[in-house]
Amino acid sequence: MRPVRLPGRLLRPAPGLLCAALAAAAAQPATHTITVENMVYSPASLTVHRGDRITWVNKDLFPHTASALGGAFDSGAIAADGSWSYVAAKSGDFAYDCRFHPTMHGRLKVDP
Ligand SMILES: [Cu+2]
Repeated sequence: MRPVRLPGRLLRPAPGLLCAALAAAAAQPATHTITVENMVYSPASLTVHRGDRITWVNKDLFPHTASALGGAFDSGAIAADGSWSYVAAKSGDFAYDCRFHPTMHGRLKVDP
C-alpha cells in the first residue's frame, strides 16, 4: 500500500489567507457602556463598529429609555439601576432620546 501524501499547500496557509485571518481577529466585536445619570447620557455621542455591543446603564432613581428617532433600536423602559444592551446590527448615524424626558439626547454612530 502506498502512503498518501498531502499537497504542501493544504498544510501551510498561503500568506494571503493568514492576512485575512489576522484582519478578522482584529475586527472582533467590542463592548461599550453608556452611563445614564442625572438625565444625561454619557458619553452623549459614541462611535462604534457594526457588531459591537453597547450597554446603557441607568444610575438614576427613575426609568429612562434609549429610543432611536428612526426606530432602529428602542430599549423600552430601563429601570432604575437597570441596564439594556444592544448589538449594533446596522451601520448609520442614529440620534436617540429618552421617551420620558424630551431634554435627553444621544447619538450612536455605527461604522461599517
Ligand atoms: Cu429619561
